[in-house]
Amino acid sequence: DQTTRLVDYRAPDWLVEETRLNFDLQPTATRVTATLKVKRNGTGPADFRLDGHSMRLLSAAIDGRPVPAEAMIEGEESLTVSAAALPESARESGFEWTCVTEIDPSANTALEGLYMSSGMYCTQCEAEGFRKITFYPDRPDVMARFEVRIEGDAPVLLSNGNLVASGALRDGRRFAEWRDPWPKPSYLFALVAGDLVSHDDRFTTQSGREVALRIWVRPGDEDRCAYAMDALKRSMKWDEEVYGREYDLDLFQIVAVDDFNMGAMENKGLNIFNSKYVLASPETATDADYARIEAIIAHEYFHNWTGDRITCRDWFQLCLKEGLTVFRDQQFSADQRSAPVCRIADVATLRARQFREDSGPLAHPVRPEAYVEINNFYTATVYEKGAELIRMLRLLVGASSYRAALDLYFDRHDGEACTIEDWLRVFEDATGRDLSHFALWYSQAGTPRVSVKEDYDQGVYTLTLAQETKPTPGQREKRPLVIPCAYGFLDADGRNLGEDGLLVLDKAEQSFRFDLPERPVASLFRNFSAPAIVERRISPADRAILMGHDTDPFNRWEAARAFALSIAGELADGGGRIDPDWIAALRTTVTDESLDPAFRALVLALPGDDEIAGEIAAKGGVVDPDAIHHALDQMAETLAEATAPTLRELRAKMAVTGPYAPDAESAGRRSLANAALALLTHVDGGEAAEAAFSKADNMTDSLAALRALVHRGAPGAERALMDFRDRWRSDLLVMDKWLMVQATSPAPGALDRVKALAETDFNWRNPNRFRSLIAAFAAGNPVGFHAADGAGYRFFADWLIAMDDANPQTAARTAGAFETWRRYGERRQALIRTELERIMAKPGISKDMGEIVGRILE
Ligand code: DPP
Ligand code: ZN
Repeated sequence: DQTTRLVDYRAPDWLVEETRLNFDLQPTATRVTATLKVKRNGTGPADFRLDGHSMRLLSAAIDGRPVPAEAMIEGEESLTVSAAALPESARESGFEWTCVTEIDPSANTALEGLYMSSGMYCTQCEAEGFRKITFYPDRPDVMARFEVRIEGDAPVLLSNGNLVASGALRDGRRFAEWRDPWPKPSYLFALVAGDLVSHDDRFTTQSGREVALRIWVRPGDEDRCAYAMDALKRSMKWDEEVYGREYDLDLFQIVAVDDFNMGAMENKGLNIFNSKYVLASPETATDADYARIEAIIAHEYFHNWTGDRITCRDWFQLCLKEGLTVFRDQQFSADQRSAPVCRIADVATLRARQFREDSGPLAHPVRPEAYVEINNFYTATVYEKGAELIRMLRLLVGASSYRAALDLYFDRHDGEACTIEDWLRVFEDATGRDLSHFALWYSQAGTPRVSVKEDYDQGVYTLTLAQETKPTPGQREKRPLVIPCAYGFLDADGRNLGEDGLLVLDKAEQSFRFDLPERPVASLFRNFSAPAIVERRISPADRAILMGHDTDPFNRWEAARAFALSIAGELADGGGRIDPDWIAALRTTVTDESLDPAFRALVLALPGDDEIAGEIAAKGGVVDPDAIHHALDQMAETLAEATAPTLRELRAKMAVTGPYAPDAESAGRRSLANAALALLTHVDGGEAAEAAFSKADNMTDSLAALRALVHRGAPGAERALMDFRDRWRSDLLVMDKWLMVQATSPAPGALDRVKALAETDFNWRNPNRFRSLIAAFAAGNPVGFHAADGAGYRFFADWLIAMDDANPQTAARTAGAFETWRRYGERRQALIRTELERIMAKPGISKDMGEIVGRILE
């Protein structure tokens, strides 16, 4: 059994106080000498067991004396010196362990441990990559001070902490020595070596300390770092102001890397980023890219306290740092931009990714209890639902108690490796509340459904809420959760009625009574106060009141979304019609100049295919991707026909003058103009989009026009695709967008196009390329992927099999596109099952892929 379980957690037998690493860098044979000062944790004899694999052990010594080969047991992923084989003096107290290993970074296509990307060396150690560098107790509750010496040909040699020495060696080689004063787990170790240049700045902390800031990129990319640097400085200031957290080293560095499995990594003092989330210029990055860069820079920086200074005891506690840090980056973005717009976007992502996960075979609790491969648990549930739990806690205890609890958390647990129990206890101690019932959110999987019943009689409004969570894999029985519902009431004219408030549903069913002078239009779950699915029958008239007048912008958007969803669902089911009231209500909202353009753009956006599929599946229906797509097309076309002059006017009004700036206000104007453009393309044959494409002076407008043309299969699409390629062919990050537009196109022939693109000059081993073409096709092209003959499934499975050999982590993550397979009709299910079984039967399938596909099939 390869399963690791939370209940089996045991404290480490040996701790490491100091770790000295010496790297002699060579592309195919890097030598790593590790010297660890270890000490016994606990009493009595204990084997000295280290994690490690995929390297050659050259020598090992204890207190300077070679360890004889027969005293060491090499397992598949470990090295053990039995307690009996340890020298007497070492057994009780501790010793110095030294070992020399040899690794081949150039052959490391999994991008875990030490590997090479575009000629530079870099590392990714979370969660368990460090064990591919040297033998080590590679677990987050072992925290040590690191000293690192790097020798290599590269001009720039980086590691965590502060630089203590550097210089030239013989034969053109150089060395650098780094010391990180803060004890850390091995997963936060980082090394980078390459031909890099830096974009530099400084930050003065609230206590007056000077911090040098450096963003390292390849020569030529220096002029694309300014935005990331600005976001970093704003993040540092924000964390001081809002959480009282100050940076704790003299240097903070970021390196942009082309080949990276994740978005970025919070290594202490040396964050490593996927270059996609650092590099930006108006010509090459969209408004959405700028917003992502800001959020990820903030996220990784915030990890310095929530992740690095206070880390996780074990990987089951991943949400301790990720849920909290996502919540913190969401708060930051909301403060920097429009809070309601950020909230709507976050909820849309949560529903699209996490609700989907929570309703299928990969559902798991925010704190999972078992895993085969921990890399498979960097999920929407751990991250996004994890963040929602923190948001609910804050709502329940109030903002000032939340801050008091966080102060206590930092105070009490600084330097420790903690659990969710530690986290909740801090809130209990700071607020005097009992959170034992709330804690269920961490262990119970599945999205609760809350049904709403309303009654008004003789001045009394009664609201009855009932909750139910459907069974998820391994969890049949579900208990009622603590569900906060923020509410307010409107009267028939849309004015406020009575008081706003917060009620808490914590039983299967509860009724709440309010004295109100007239029947109210209730606005429930304001600002999405709980990650629940709300089932409520509401009249079109009430919906229009909420859409037009709710003081909660989230619920205004929500009313519009619910309206569109119900129409789309009925159309896809072969019935229904496009209600003119929907069009009228949309027109009113999108032309309301008192509203933020970014908000109006969100209202104007139609629901996604997958969102409708999820709704149909939840009601027990069979999902037909073609019917859904057709329904959405009909809606877009009818809406565009009815509002074309309005849409043209909006585009003219939203035009941004002057040079491009990525600020939220101008971005909002562009998003509304481009939402209108996408609709117009349904009725004008692409005329407006062609004009917009040729005059665009920034990537946001250029890409929006290209997408509108390609996705409509407009006559100008081919020409625009060629122009775009000719202009950007040497910029791979921009070409990823070009690939993605084609991969996600619902126009006929997308699969053939994707196949052709995959055959020409396509570096599929790079995760960004793979995601832009292969994963984007599977996850973002429902019509092409679900082609009735199964060609889309076959194509995708072929690629998963190929990628699994090179990079199991990225392959397994991508395979999640199959998780909704039971939503579809029998024919499609049979076709998908064939592909899933073919993947399972692949000789040498990775643990990563085996676990994901196995769970999907179960
Ligand atoms: N680098 C990933 C993140 O920041 C994992 N820690 O979420
Ligand atoms: Zn994170």
